[in-house]
Amino acid sequence: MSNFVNVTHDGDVAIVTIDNPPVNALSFHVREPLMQALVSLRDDASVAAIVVACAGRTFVAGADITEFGKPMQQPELRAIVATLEAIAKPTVAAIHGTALGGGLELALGCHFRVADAGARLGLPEVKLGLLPGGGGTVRLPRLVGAVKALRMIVSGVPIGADEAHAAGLVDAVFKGDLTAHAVNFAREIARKGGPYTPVRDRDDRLVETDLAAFDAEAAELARKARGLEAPIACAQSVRNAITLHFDEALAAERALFVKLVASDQSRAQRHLFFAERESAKIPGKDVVKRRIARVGVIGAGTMGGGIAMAFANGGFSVTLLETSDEALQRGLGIIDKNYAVSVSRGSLTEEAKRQRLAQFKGSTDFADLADCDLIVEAAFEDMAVKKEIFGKLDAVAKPGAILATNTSYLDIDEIAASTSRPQDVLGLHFFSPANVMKLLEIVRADKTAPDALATVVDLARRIGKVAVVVGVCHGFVGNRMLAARGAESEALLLEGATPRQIDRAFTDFGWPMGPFQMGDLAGLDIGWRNRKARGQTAVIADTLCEQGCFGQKTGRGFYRYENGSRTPVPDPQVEALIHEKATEKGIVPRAISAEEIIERTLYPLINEGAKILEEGIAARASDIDVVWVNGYGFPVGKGGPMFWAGLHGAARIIERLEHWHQRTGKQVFQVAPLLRRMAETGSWEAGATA
Ligand code: T1G
Repeated sequence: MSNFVNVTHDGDVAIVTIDNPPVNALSFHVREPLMQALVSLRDDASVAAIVVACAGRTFVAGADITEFGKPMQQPELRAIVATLEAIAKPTVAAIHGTALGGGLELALGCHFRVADAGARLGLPEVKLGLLPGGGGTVRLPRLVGAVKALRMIVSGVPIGADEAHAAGLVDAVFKGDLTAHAVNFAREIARKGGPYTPVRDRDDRLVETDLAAFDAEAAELARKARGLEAPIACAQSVRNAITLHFDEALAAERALFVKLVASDQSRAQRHLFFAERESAKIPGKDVVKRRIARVGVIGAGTMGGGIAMAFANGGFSVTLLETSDEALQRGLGIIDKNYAVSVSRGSLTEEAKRQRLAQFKGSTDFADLADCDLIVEAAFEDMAVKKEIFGKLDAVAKPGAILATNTSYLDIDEIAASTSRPQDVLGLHFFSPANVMKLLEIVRADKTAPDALATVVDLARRIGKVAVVVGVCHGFVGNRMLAARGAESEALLLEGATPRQIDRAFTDFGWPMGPFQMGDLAGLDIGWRNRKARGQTAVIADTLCEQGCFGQKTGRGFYRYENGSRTPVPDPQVEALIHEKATEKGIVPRAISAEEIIERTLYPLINEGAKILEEGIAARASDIDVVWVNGYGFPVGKGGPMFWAGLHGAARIIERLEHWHQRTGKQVFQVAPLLRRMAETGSWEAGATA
């Protein structure tokens, strides 16, 4: 046998163990010996039953994603599953950890599946822009029913062992030695005698399907797909399982898979899968990390409360500090209410809510931060305030405590210099709501110690965040590029584009919403305060703010929100204001195309990303993609701004940037040298050659 697939025997039960660290992906070097083992055991009369198991921390996590886009080497997964399914003697999959994608499809080729109590099972291919290509869309409905299968496959969200057992996906759930349980289960099945019905022949769960109800649910899921092809294909393939014969449905699944795997959307989503893992790989990541048990959070406002929840949700004890008891109680009250909402939605039990709240300790005394291993400052966005706080922290925090600021823009080197321990200072830039948004920009200051950085990068995973390490500059990576994206927004308004037209150009591109709707949602007063602090103006937004029109929270912003509705309605008064300001500036409005809107917003965003790479503020172009997909809703089917620039064509972007630079003279259109090199080489790597 190979060292990726081992066969052992427990009496007349054979155990096939896949051993391909770290996640037992079904790489070619696994598939070949696996097929050989199954054929050999099929034909071995001394073997009464077969258990398929995995070594290491998990059952098979899927096909090997790195093999996509390359010539497929035989045997393919489909052939292995078909061979497994045709074996007359009982076959049992022993699932621990996660059985995902091709891993669950392999298990579906067995007559039976048993799972460890902590196991999770799912078909997440849709997150890679794919659909299950190893028979999952045709076999899963036969075990759990078409609607449950539709929901699992289109969402890509795995389910736990008990839910899988209740749904009919697994036949038993065990605690303890799973392989031993699986062997006993298989031996008992063999003793009772067959025949054993393969999943492909089990139609009982399918015949009960209400096709009209299925189609209604599929149509709703399609509506939410927002331009992504994979969810639509997943639903179609599950529907084929209901309406077509097994082999026809299997062939149709294959055709859909072949189309998707070659698509730009799937290439983009596979790019993001690996990019999110690369971003956590930093120089010195293997240094000894500091121990973090208790986390202090300064400020119980929107950001501070969300950050405190993020750490509590990750299992940490949290000391929440405020300036007054009244502010503290208000903050704790919001946290309690947020957990109560989760309980009402069924995503949290009352017991879990109680446990989470028990992890919080409130205080108004800095001295109570003395036992914290990490302290995150989330106070008012003002340098003087932050310097005062870090000066106090320097006096009370224990040696080796990591001192982090959640600032969105301010210079962290300057904040670090207000302490005697700059090596312990760094930025943890959370995105609001901090307990929900996955992105965490970790800002490496000039003197930040490598072990402090590695500690918080590791911590990010523990609290379910996607970490990107960035350098110090105004706005770091995300907000600096956001400023470039918004630099022309007001000019576009004054020249004739309405807020609705600009927002529509964004949503047609795939953004969840456009900049004006987003501004109304977040509150126009936030940007207004930032602009005043920096001596900047935005004539339309400033005027709206001076009129008290902050967006949804006041019922009026760039749009109207009537009767407490969150639905934006174009506001004639805003359009009159725009017209008035344009006239004052002598601007004659003209028709503006969606293409021009994209050229004057998205292209400067990409150009600024190139400048950020040139300056070393981001280590990789893929890190920038991770920031924008996880922090700002960049459409996953386009892979992030830097990946999309490659798809769209850097030369085309340069040509239009030069056009707008010539027409406006604005620095935001000044083409970055790295963007020019990318157009020549096709790579964002500084050292790439054509
Ligand atoms: N293929 C190749 N490499 C993979 C991989 C995979 N399927 N899954 C993980 N890795 C690498 C990953 O890049 C990282 O590498 C290391 O393993 C640890 O991963 C035909 C078409 C299983 C929940 O989508 O969700 O089957 O950075 O950091 O946090 O129908 O990995 O160490 O060099 O994520 O403990 C479907 C993808 C594939 C599951 C573990 N399966 N994986 O999470 O570790 S398509 C998936 C995950 C398919 C069939 C279809 C997670 C995990 P490195 P990690 P983790």
